[in-house]
Amino acid sequence: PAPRTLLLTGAAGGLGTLMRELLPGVYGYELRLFDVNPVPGAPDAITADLSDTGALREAARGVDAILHLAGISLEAPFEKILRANIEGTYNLYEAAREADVKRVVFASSNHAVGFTPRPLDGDPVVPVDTPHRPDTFYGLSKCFGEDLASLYWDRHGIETVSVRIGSCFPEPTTVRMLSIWMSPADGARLFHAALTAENVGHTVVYGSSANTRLWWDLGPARALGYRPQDNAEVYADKLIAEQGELDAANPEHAHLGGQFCTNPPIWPH
Ligand code: NAI
Ligand code: 15L
Repeated sequence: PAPRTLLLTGAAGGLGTLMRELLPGVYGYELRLFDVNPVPGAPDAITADLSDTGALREAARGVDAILHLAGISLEAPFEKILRANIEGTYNLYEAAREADVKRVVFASSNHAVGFTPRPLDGDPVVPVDTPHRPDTFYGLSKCFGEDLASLYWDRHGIETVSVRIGSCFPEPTTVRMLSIWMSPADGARLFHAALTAENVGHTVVYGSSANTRLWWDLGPARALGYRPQDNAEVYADKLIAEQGELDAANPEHAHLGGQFCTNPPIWPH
């Protein structure tokens, strides 16, 4: 049966806030919320760190599936990434195993493959089985998460869809995002497909809208039943007028990971 109750980690974050609205509103999920920060307007949310294994185990008990968004979402010193993203994701999978939760959707990132050259005009799009080429410790933690998901499928029968999210924000704000933007509504469509598709084992997909300037293959996401409805191209005239076209000779524009390859934005905490 399709999952109804969902543990949403990272519920206080940007994506968590968008999904808290869309997943119950559009698809009828019942959410249990988890974040180290309080979730505004949600007194029942569990306020705990991913290092709190007791709280995580309690949070996972009785849910049908987990959407794992919690973690550091930019670059940070290795020790912080280790705790939140590497050990934190391990703790999450251990909680899933102990609570017998059989489906996880993991928020991976384009930065797991960020040093992959971005396709130029006429080049093929990047396939999902391109080798890991992390652009930061952050991206490295997403490579770890994908491999952890693979291990828990093979060893424990827990299925995961790892979604290498492009940029999921209300609107694209850079020319790079014309290629990798995922509208929040398409994000909810993709997460719903990832939660409900059958026999996914461990599947890796890219997460974006049906963008005209797409850099990667959306086929694996479509195979889950995902049908994107949005296209960042409607923002192209405005963004290109403001910022100009991408320049392949500029190292910041040369790889999927963009600025993460040259001057990564640092997690503020
Ligand atoms: P965000 O930084 O706004 O939210 C992350 C949330 O995780 C925060 O509310 C934070 O309090 C929580 N968190 C961090 N460390 C924690 C810990 N140790 N224990 C419990 N909670 C913790 O990030 P955003 O944009 O909402 O992203 C959500 C997820 O999706 C992240 O895993 C991020 O890496 C991934 N992602 C997001 C993309 C995007 O475009 N928004 C692109 C690619 C990946
Ligand atoms: C990510 O992985 C980040 O979490 C998000 O904040 C954006 O920077 C996004 O990648 C991106 O590449 O634009």
